[in-house]
Amino acid sequence: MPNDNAKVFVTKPHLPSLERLTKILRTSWDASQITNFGPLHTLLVDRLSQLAGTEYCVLFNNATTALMATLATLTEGQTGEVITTPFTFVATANSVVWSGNTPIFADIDPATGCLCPKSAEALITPATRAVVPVNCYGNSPDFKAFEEISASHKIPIIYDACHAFGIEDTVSVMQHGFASVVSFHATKVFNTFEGGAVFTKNKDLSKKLNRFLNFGIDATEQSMNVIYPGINGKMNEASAAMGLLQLEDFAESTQKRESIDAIYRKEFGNHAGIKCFADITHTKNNYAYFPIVLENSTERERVLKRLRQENIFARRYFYPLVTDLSFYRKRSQKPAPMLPNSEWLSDRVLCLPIFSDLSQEIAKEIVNIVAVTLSHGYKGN
Ligand code: T4K
Repeated sequence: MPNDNAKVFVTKPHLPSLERLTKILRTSWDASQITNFGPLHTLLVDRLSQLAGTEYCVLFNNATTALMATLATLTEGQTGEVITTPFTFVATANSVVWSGNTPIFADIDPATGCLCPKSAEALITPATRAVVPVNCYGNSPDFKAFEEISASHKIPIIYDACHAFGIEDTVSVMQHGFASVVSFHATKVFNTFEGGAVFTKNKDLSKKLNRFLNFGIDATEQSMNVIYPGINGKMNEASAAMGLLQLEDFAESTQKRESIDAIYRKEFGNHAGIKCFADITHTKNNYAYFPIVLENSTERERVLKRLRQENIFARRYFYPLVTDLSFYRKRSQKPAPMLPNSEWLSDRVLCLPIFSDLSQEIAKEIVNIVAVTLSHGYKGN
């Protein structure tokens, strides 16, 4: 069991050695260019767009800015409503608000934690400007159903794919929708300290985003102009350097997380009182999260508390629902949306620690603590 100095958190960033980081940064140092589209930034854009097969990859300083910029760019001059999920990190809804649009919350599919297409489609009105499903825990939203909704209602689908870096369903999942936005935050399986990216096949969107993240500046050798107020959303060279190293290590770190996933799945896959998610549509997974769904919130709190007593910090991603946070509760659509599946999952889900440095021994210990806590014999508090 971990001692006091060895707290086990839900995640831990994969960190390449400082020597490797300094070595790769030499390129930017030699060019005296540390931000504003330097040499490592250019290299990372090329590598990532190739990997995703999307043609365009626009790097940002974080995914919240990237989502906001994508929605602001799409709805510029005609803002309205954006349909999304309440079962997500608050950044999804915040980015809708900052883009000048109003979030409208639809329910989820409890089998994946992702936005339910039928629930979303029922909320489409003439004011709807976009739909933003989240690839929750890396699980896939029903891509086909959302594609059909997009075609029949002429509404773009922007995936908040913040959890989905590296996932493939024969091809990269970044290829779905009008755009997919990924987070490269320290807590993600691929990190650039802070960072994010928009993947798209749409040339016009990528052009507008590149302008938007650079204050809206449209410059040539001869002239400089700004036609809308952009933001500073640029990724710097240190972050790009980190990204290039993470790419080198990604296969190995994914393999390590896969072995932790296997330990959890072996025990919990057939455990009465626990449900695991399994995305059968994936041909390649990233093993970023290991959520378990317990029978009710009392059981979830009992497990959470018991793990904490052992210095293990599982997390209730995502509780509370976004619609239960003060800002959104006050502004939620009227009449209040019925979100039974979101409420059900939010009350029961618990994400267990999973990261490349997590030892198999600690993973087995976690399995043991959860199993004993849930067993009738355990009466601890
Ligand atoms: N959309 C979705 C669906 C998202 O999940 C997120 C972010 C976004 C959009 C926005 O993406 P970004 O704008 O962030 O690129 C964390 C992250 O801060 C957040 O990025 C992430 N989702 C969310 C799911 O998780 P917290 O409040 O749980 O972070 P924190 O600081 O408690 O970190 C969790 C654990 O990770 C800590 O207990 C310890 C460990 N940790 C964390 C950091 C930062 C480390 O070991 N080292 C570190 O440097 O939100």
